[in-house]
Amino acid sequence: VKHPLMNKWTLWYTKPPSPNKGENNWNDLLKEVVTFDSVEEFWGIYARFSCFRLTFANNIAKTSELGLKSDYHLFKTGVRPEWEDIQNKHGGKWAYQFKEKRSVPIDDLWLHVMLAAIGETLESDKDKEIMGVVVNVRKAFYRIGLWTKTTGGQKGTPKEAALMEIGKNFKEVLKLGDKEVVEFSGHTESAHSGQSRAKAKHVV
Ligand code: M7G
Repeated sequence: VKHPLMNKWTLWYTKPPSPNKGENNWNDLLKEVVTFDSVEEFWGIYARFSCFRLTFANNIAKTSELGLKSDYHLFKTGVRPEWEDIQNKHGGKWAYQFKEKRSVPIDDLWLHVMLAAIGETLESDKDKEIMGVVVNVRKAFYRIGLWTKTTGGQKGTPKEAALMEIGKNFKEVLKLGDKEVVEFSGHTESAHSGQSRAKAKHVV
């Protein structure tokens, strides 16, 4: 018996650029790994994350075992994990950078973020904001992000309230305290500034 998920999900992987190759642009590095739509398939795939060695066919390893500049992206199937995707281009992301790389339990956090995404516990049924979740492995930090379809619209609207609620739920899954700040930034700003850390539009 398979327990169906509310949505079908696709895992993507960004491999680190290779030092001696010219073909290191974003599109060459982004690889689709696997698609699933049941709880059982998810755990089957997750078991493969626990292998230290990368498997031959798919680059599946624990986040903590990935090289610098790697990413995992878990997105609703049909949405590419890119700003340019039609479902992302008017959206943005909630994100937090864990700077204590050695002490943060990044594999547990990423598992809980994936479970919250596929279990649809981060937003209410009526809101269809969440596109996917991302973990970035960088020299100075791990970043976990949650991508949304919009940037929340006008201040004081239900749309904005829904986005703030998602941010709060996300912060809870990341087990962050009151002193920590999770920031929301629009993808347009990220794309234009050429870096992902655009000025925060919202904070929780
Ligand atoms: P990042 O991985 O979001 O954060 O962006 P980082 O600055 O902490 O590493 C790194 C770089 O990857 C960007 O400057 C872009 O060159 C490229 N990149 C990242 N994303 C998410 C996209 C995207 O959605 N589309 C394109 N075209 N490039 C991207």
